[in-house]
Amino acid sequence: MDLVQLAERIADIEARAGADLKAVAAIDALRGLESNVLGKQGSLGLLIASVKQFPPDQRGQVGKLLNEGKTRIKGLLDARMAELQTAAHTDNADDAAAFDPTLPGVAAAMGSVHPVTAVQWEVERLFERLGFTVEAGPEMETEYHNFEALNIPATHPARDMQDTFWLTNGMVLRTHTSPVQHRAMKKFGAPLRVIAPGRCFRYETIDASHENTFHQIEGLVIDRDIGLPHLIAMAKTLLAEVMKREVELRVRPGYFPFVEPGIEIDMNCRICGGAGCPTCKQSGWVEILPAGMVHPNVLRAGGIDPEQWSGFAFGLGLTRLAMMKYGIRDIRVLNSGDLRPIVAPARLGGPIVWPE
Ligand code: FA5
Repeated sequence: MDLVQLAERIADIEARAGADLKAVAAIDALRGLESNVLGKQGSLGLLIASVKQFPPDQRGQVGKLLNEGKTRIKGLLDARMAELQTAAHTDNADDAAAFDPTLPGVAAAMGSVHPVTAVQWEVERLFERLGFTVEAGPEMETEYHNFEALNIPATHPARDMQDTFWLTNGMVLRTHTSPVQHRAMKKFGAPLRVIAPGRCFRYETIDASHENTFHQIEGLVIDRDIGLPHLIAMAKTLLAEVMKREVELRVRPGYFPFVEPGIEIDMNCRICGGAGCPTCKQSGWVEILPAGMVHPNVLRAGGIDPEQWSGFAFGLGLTRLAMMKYGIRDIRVLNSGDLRPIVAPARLGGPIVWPE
């Protein structure tokens, strides 16, 4: 190659780079083109490396031609880079101008309150208005609190009424919230108005209305001259408030060692309207609020004189009440991790039966 041919090759590379530049629309592509031309392995880069092939007396001339070519091509590339950078900046500016801060934002995916929690809060507010204290008790209980303090000694057949999870440390997972009765009597003495919501555990066969983990709300009132009519009136008010309408109740005798007399308060099944369905075991009624007058032995164990004080207690089936309120026909869905919110449809009224 002589000097003339070299000049032609440089002009060729410059012309091709100029043509390629027109097709380049992105900064990254431009950088790629620069490397293909000016990089060590690029078309001009390789030509620069071949400078040693020329006789020493021509090398000055060769170097000059190559450097001038390189400067011109670099100039073309830089000019295009400036154009592309300006365009990118203007696009961003257009985006900023198009942004309307008054438009509603993109809604974030929100969680919702669990139906049992929602009803628990509602019941708590209701009882707080009536002057009750809200207490909590431990889920891992002593045998004494879960049974003995409630007039259920070790040999009592009533221990079999509730299938118990016994722990290796000799304690139990509480089978009901009733142990909080004893704790509250010891803590506050008489007179007393307390409710105690919480989780309970039973070694049960699970079906549409039985879970091994479910919620109750214990209620306890101790005062002078308290009787069953107070209890039944309170149950009516409570259930009507939560269901937002008059509720048909059925009261029948019930046996619990810690009350005397004991009653069972059932409510009309909202899933089937009383016609009978798997949720109410075809009876049309749901066991919701067993209760009774506190047994003298339980008052005594709590340090309260049964000659002076009387009281009633109840164990509201909170999970079942949530099912009735929201039309949930299978209890298993409540512990299933199903995240669909059901509060909104229920608020709109109408019998929703869920899950489909
Ligand atoms: C009791 O647990 C008594 N401690 C209630 C009580 C308290 C009576 C104070 C008298 C005085 P029972 O086992 O029936 O009672 O349970 C009470 C309520 O909890 C039931 O009516 C029902 O609504 C709910 N319940 C019981 N077992 C389950 C279960 N496996 N799954 C879901 N809810 C249940």
